[in-house]
Amino acid sequence: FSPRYLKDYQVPDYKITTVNLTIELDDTKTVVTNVMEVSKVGVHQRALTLDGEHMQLMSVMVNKDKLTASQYQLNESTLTIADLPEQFTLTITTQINPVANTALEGLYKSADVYCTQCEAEGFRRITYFLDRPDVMAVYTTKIIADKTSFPFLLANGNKVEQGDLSNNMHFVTWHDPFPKPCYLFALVAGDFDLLEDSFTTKSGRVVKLELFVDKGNLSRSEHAMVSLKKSMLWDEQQFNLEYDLDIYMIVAVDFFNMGAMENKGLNVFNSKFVLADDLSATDDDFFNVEAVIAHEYFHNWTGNRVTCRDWFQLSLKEGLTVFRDQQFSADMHSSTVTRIKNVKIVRAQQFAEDAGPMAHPIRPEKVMEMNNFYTLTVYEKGSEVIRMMHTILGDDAFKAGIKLYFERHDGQAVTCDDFVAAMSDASNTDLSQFKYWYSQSGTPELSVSDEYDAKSNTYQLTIEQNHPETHDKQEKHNLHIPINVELITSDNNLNQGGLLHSKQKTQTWTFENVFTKPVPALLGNFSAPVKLNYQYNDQDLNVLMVNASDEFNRWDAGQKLFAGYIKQLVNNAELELPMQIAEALAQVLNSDADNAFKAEQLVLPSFDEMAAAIDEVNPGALVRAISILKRFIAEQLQSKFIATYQSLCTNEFAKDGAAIGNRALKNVCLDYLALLDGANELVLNQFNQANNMTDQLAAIKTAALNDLICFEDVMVEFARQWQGNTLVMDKWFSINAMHNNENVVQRITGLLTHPEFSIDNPNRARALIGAFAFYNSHYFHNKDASGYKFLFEQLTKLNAINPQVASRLITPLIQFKSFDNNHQQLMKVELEKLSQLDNLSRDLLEKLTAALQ
Ligand code: B3K
Ligand code: ZN
Repeated sequence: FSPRYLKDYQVPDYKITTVNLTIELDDTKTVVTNVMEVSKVGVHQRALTLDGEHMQLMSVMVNKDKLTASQYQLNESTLTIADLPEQFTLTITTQINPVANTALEGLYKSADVYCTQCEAEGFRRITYFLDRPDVMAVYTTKIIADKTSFPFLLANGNKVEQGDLSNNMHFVTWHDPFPKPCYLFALVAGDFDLLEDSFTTKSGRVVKLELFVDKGNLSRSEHAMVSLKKSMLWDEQQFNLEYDLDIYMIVAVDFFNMGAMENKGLNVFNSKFVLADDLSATDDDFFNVEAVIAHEYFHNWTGNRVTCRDWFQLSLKEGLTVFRDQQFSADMHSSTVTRIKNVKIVRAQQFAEDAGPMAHPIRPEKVMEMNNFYTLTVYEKGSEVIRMMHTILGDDAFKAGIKLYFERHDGQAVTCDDFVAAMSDASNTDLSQFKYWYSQSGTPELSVSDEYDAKSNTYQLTIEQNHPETHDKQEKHNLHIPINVELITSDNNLNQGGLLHSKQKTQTWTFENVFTKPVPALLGNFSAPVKLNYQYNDQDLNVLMVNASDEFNRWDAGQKLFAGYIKQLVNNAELELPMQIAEALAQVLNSDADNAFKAEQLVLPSFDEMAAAIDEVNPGALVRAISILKRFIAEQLQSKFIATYQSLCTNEFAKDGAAIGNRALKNVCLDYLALLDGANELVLNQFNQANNMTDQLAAIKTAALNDLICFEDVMVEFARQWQGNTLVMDKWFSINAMHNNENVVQRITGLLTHPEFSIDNPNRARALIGAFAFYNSHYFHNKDASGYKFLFEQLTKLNAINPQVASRLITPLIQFKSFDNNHQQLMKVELEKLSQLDNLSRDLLEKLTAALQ
């Protein structure tokens, strides 16, 4: 297990131009015959070394000659063949065991479905290959399986042949004309219900759309289909990008390590991001299905048509595609609320990653296990970096850059430098300093000070960049940071501000004709992924909450006001809270903003957001601080919350933006009211009346978080109602894990043997174990270390079953540096124990090594 480095990149010695696969599916003995056209790149005598793991090699043929074992070298992870001609046909036969594949990489069985997951390096578990994204080939795939159990045999591209064979077997052959890296290969075999539709592209081509779901789930797949069509239209309208094959297929499976996968023409999805209906899905579920469908669809251009040269360039496709899906969601829904959701993730989770042992730039330089780098940094911060280019260049120049990028690189495997070059050339903008965003890890901090001169009517802003040391001890540069500034006055008649480009350690900007001292709204719309320090007083923030012209800035000012008091309450729980806080929120409730936005304005910063902003957090004190502030607000605004709550209760169920906003606001009111007398009755009543999952779930969650008397009863009733619906039962498992009660570890330990729980299924593992570790901040960090020990035990099991899932769930433990010394020591004990495991996976090893060094 040794790391690889970006600086060591070399072009491959061989290229593989066509791949002809024949796959005879069998539970334990699947046979894969792989016929490749291979040729040398340049003139050389070097051997060909192919990647391969977890398979049995049956035979190797070069042209017509079958090689004997002495003619190649085989070890755990490679097959090496020397003395090869310039160009040849290489035929390799391997045998694999899909049922034994619990890691869910390569070919595996999910319930009764065979499916594949090849990104990042899973294709090497199917056949020996140059498993790297810069080797692009045209694939033809013939699948053979039993006709009764597997009536649908799917692979990338277009169907070219099908037929029956003896013994009730049948075959289908697929051909994908677009050269692609092997990580985009996919195969699915199973029995499904099929939802069919079509989309006519703007040039008039009719594309068949097919969505495959488990039998009986057809009615839950419509939203995904509608979302797909919206995505296809949006990409044409916004970026002039049309779909290219004749068919686009999506398959939903129950066992999947992440959200979904953009395999060319054949997306494989976690069923969680396909299935949704009015009764069983929340408003957030509908939103997420649409966003993930869009994300994978957008990859067809940003990822598939133009792919990554090597895995260090992952953000080339992921940062860009996340930016595209975020823009899509912003266009489909409230753009402010969508932006707020994105920003919260960066501030809470990505900042924590930067502050932890796995800190890395959006283009990492060193990787041991590639699957460990599908991170918030590569994805979310990667998207922020693209967004900053969009902000600096403006929409038109940005789109010209995208156009140039495709003109130059369609069909190629390229680097982040290539992308930035296209952006820079198309817009005539110097992005050389900006490029440090790709190579520099960590969260920059801006210290802002200002001075107002009433005599000369000038206002000066001074901004200083700081780049705190990160775990990787990287040397830091000053960055090109776009800072959106709006100068606000209480009489609101100043229309000044704009985009400042901070490039040096310290810079000062002067504004003329400023006739009253303004309050600066800084970093509007979160124009850069940085932390900001400016001494606002409460009155300043109040001015911004009311007068900032941008809704995002108004929201952000409120968050700053809350965060300031939470920080003080951490150190002094007795602190007297001023009435202005409640008054500011009363104004919010009375305003004529839409309810979805009001709901966001009322939500306090989360534990994770606060933890990322405070040094040496005492988790108990932080949990308490947040709840003191919340109770204060609840008490002060009780009657307003009740009135608002009641005004939003309705027997009708609608799914338009207004109805979604109403539910959001209603449930925020419920969340506050849950701290006061009458909470139990209110929650029980909402649970009993609910005619949709958003309200039902909000009820049981409120009962759990506030440990209400009705908790046990509503949980029993919920489970009775939804047993057998695995996606809904995952919500139930999560709520159990979030129970704010000292017996929660006992509760979830018991649930490990619940008939609907299985640690082999990643969704289940994340729902129960993940929800506890990530969201039950109170009891995960319990002083007796019971939370840490519970996670240690589960990780020990998951390390052997599914290292990728284990590696995700270890996150809250390795980020121990955010916490006070007592907690750090307790967390480290569990990490040390894990590092002693004798079957430690590469995934966990990489993280533990970083954390414990
Ligand atoms: N590209 C995939 C993620 C693959 C993760 C491999 N461990 C999904 C996506 O980002 O669209
Ligand atoms: Zn992606």
